[in-house]
Amino acid sequence: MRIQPTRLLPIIPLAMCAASSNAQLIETQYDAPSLDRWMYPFNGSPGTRFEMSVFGAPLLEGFDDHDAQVLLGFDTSTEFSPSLGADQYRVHDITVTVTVANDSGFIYDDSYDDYTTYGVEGEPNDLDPGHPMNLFLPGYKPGISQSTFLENSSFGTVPEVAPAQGMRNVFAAIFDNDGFAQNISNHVKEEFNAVPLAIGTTDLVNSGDLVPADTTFSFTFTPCDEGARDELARMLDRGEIRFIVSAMSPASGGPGGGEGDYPVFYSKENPIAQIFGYAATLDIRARVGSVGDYNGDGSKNFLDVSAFLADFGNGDVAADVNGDCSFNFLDVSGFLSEFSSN
Ligand SMILES: [Ca+2]
Ligand SMILES: [Ca+2]
Ligand SMILES: [Ca+2]
Ligand SMILES: [Ca+2]
Repeated sequence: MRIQPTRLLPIIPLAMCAASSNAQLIETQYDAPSLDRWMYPFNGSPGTRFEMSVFGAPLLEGFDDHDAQVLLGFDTSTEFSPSLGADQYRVHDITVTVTVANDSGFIYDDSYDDYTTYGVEGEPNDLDPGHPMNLFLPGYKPGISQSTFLENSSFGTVPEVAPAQGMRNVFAAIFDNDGFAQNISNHVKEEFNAVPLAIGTTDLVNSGDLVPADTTFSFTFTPCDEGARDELARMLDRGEIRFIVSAMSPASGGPGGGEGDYPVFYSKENPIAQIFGYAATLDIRARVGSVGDYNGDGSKNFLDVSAFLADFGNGDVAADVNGDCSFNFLDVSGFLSEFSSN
């Protein structure tokens, strides 16, 4: 049905007003997290340690396979207006970095290790040396949430299997399309592949070589997966984006002590990190508000159509309107729908 011309008059100014207050494509960097927390059951100084390690205890009863994890949080509330509703945020590109504090302490592995390589069916049969660093989104136990779990909050509750298995309040998770966070901390024991959003990579070390201190690793990804994309949007709506870093490198000295073969990262509290910029960082490009005002100048006109079509033609993920990492008519119709709506 065609809209009568007389009805257009009150609609257009409303659309322009809404666009000018909200719609924009924002690209920004955070040089340090607002929260970093070593997520290990026997961490005696939660939130304030100078170093945070990640290691695994695959198939060890009483310990999560992803035994020591790191929780990172970045306060986005200044750059990305929060509380507009999760459907008002589209995350296009993310790069998280962490910098290694230990020297020659572990071997760089730049590819995913299948869960069977950890010895589920016998001896470990990992074909490439070392284990990769993984980036996940955090999930929370019932009764715990992003707003209630802070940098110094309690690690967990009564363990499912003593001394500490299954007790963490915050865990590395994979989100399904309904927003359910599956805890992947024991994916080797439970025999499934937990593929992370990204694996940590560096150009300064060859895969298979020992990693020198002060090497920075980058986790770069576009959230093609609907579950991850939606949770990232919900986190921008909450005003803070969080991640979990893990690695399945074994703690060879046994849990809680001894020399291990695993990565250790600088925390934001570390004085060296503060001087040299070794705290974790986040680069993010995301759209807030309607994609119809594509260039974010507060009005919808032919400039938005031409800017969208240029990005669409170039395969820029900013024009991937439905966020599924492919470019087709669904993105064009999605753009036109928001362009023509108020
Ligand atoms: Ca901290
Ligand atoms: Ca490996
Ligand atoms: Ca515009
Ligand atoms: Ca698409």
